Amino acid sequence: KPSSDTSGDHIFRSKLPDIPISNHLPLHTYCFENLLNFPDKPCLISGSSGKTYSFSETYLIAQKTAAGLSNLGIQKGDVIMILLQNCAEFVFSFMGASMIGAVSTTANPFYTSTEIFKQFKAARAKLIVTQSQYVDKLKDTTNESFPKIGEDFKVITIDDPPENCLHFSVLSEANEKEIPQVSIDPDDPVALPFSSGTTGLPKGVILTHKSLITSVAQQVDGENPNLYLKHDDVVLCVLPLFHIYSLNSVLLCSLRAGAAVLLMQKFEIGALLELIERHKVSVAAVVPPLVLALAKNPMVAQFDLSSIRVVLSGAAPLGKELEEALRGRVPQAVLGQGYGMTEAGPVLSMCLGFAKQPFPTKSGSCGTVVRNAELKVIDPETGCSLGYNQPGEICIRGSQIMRGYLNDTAATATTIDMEGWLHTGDIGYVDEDDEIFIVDRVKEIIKFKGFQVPPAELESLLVSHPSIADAAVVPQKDEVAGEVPVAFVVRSNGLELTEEAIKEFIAKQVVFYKKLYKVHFVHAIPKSPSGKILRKDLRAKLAAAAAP
Ligand code: 4UW
Repeated sequence: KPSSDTSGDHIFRSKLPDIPISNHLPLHTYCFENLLNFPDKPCLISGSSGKTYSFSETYLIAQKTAAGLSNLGIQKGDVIMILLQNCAEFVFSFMGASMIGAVSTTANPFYTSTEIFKQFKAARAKLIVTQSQYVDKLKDTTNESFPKIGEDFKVITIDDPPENCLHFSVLSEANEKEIPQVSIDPDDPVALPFSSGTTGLPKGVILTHKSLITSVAQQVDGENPNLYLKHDDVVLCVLPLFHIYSLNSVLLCSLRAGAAVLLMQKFEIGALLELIERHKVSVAAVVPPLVLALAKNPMVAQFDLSSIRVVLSGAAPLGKELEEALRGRVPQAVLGQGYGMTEAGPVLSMCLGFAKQPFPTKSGSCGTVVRNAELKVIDPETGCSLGYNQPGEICIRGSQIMRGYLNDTAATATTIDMEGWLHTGDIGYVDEDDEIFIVDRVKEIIKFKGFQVPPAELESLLVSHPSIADAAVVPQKDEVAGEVPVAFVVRSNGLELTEEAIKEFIAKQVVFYKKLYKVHFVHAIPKSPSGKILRKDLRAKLAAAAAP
């Protein structure tokens, strides 16, 4: 039986004992704490150029970057935006910012100008680190009041800087002795990823030094780490570092554990297979669409993948059939899942098959709740906690969860309750072996290949169209992407507005994975008496239409 706390709740815990966690430290100190044990070991490997940075080089350049940011006026508490594909400069910027008590907000470089500036403004960022090819998106010459590069904010590019921008060397070649002395409180923010959470528009998620250290420690620290990473491991970093999964479980965990990180700018199956073979990748962090490619693409047979000992999947549900298909390709590897949510710091559970002394696990499970944390499953109607094998909303409590949403106490209060439980909006159960299975989602979010697509964002764009009276966006199941966004639209005048016109109207305002897959015209959007869109009804309508 799950243990009960004083309130009578059923609480689920890890099978691993709690451990002491050094979450009084600043994040960079914690991540580089074991540096002296492996100063010359490779830390960052660039997949495209082969350039390798040892742990001591990585630490030194991060320190220089810290001094460089300070020279440019960035102070404790200030926010910088990292708008980069995976590269070493991403790591230097993130760790450098941490060293001066600054905060990194990470964004997808494929975002449109509007998407970037929404986040930039909400985060009050003072500086952007990016590539020259994205700088055009940081300008709006048609709008006088738009913030200006060089005047209102600084832009650093890792390649040849366009007009008014600075080259990354102003950071990476600064004098590390000039890092200002700052005192960092464990509850100070260090990362500010954006997530729409259980409802509404994207919001800044305040992750503190304490939250990220706790999360990393829950994975890789202790006598028997839940995610055992070794000094000679090469960890694949193809998932984007701007998303919390890769940032935390790939980068920060590897830094702490002394494993090398193989950085890949983008996913391309041929290049990926070639790099796995060449660098003898041993740990592959993936998402279900990547599992699909590894399991099904015929090219895989031409490469040697025998170095892979662990495949970790997460960010979206992984079907059992797919997991089995992958097993055929990497029979020597342990396959398993982690379950994360940006707001949860992010890891809630991790496969215990990855532990140093592993436990047997079942296919389809998302792992067991991490150590030093409490998990409960509640009846969404009554809020009462449930026992084994009863599906309900998953809630998590521990020092790893977010401090709250940036400037949004209302959204914070609906997500983290008075007892400190973070409500995930995911429906799942814990089986008698303490393994977690996710079966549904009660929150709005759509996940395209693991990327967040917030329906509220697309709905507000849709109703901004003069010929659209009302709209709702819901997920539709998709074999490759997992889910795709589909719109229900009420036209306001006549029938002229076509599906194609609506798709195009949205496509030019959003990043590729938020594009509408289909538009259904309806007379009214079903709503509750309080005006909430009845998303369940619309999802059911789609499911019924798809049924043979
Ligand atoms: N199965 C089913 C899963 C799963 C899942 C997530 O974009 P966010 O906010 O965050 C993430 C983070 C994923 C992650 C982080 C670190 C890590 O080690 C790991 O394990 C490999 C995964 O995705 O979206 C959060 C939402 O994504 C869904 C679920 O709905 C969750 O609330 N989700 N992992 N294994 N669904």
